[in-house]
Amino acid sequence: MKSSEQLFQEALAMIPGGVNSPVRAFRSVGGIPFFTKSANGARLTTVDNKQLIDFVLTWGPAIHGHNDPEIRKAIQEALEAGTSFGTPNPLEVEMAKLILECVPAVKKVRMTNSGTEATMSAIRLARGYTGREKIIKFSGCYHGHVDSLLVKAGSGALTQGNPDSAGVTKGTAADTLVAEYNNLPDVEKLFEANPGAIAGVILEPYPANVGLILPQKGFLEGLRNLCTKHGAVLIFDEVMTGFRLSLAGTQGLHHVVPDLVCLGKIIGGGLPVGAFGGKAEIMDKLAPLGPVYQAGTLSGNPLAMAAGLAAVRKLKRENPYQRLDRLGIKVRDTLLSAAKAKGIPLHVPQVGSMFSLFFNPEVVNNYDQAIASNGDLYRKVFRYALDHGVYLAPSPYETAFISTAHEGVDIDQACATLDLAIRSL
Ligand code: KE4
Repeated sequence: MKSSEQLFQEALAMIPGGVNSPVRAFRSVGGIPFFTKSANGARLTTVDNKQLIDFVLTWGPAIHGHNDPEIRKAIQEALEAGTSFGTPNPLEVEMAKLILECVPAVKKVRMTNSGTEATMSAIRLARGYTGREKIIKFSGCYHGHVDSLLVKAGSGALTQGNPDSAGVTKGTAADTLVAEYNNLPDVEKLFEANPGAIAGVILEPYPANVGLILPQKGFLEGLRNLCTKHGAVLIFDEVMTGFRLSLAGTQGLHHVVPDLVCLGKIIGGGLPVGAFGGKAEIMDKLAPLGPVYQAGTLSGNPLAMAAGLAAVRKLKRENPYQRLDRLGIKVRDTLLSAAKAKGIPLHVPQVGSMFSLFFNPEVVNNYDQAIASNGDLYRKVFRYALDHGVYLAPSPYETAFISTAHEGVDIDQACATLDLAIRSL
């Protein structure tokens, strides 16, 4: 089999940057990306026959670890009946039922093929429902590559240094207002300056595309009150956190109820998927019932539904969230104690099976503090870890994920390596 180096050279000649998604290109951590041959449990096997304990988990979906036997079996069974029908199929009804059962804010739901489609559709729906044009987002939040949300965006946009992407017209960007996360007065000012013009507020309730940032006390409640007061739609983008932090996503950790919720990743069990849902009176504005058009050839695809149903049903059955939180705390404490021993300022936000590393003496509460953190130290830790068999996100503006498959030998081995990675600084 060709090496990662050989494959990357070939890819570069045919695929922009050699990758089908920019953050995979290792541009912010240096070196060339490895190519994966297979994945099982907590580990990736590269084409160079290196084994890596994986904390990226295909950017979130693999909460049970890679190649989970129940998910694989569900896909194989669905495959016997064909791959796509272009008509309604029973699995879509089961998926809708499961999402409504698990996420209280969702009274009606529509499937899409990616998180980007979910957020793009949610903001169009908010505009169609309210008849207003402006949307508030938060600097550093990433909602996929939607034109109107690629403004001060996080994840790959920030990693590549273009949080305001080329190709997004001034007209489009003009309807996107940007506030600072954890800063309610900033949001109030935008509502006061744009009376009756704001269709919705979209945010990752726990931003995880600028590293991981946690909401300060009262912030989410304050957003809920402002949206209710001004008649704007409150949209929680839980593409990453949905089913990751609880069966109801972040909504299992606080009491704030959004008007719309965007989902993805875990509900596809590793196959292409997205979804958006919420209040019936809003969702019923969607075609074919209402005037807001939204569609997708492969939306509700039976293979993706089968994989997602298996993944979510396993979460319902096992309810692994406390186990995952214990693993997250173990990694967090390992990193913090090593940094303390070295006298290096390190902040490790962690919630459940999500954590990130900010080399920063302060607690990071917003975008400006996140980007002021020491990226060079992150890159050194990334490189040391990778050279010693542990794969962290190839950017400081991402979040690490842990799966139930990490429990036991893999988490112990990874913690030993991460401890040495910090001590090697
Ligand atoms: P997709 O279109 O990539 O399925 O989802 C977009 C999206 C929407 N909302 C949130 C909160 C997200 O995190 C994402 C995508 N996440 C990134 C990783 N931070 C995907 C990785 C990539 O871009 O390759």
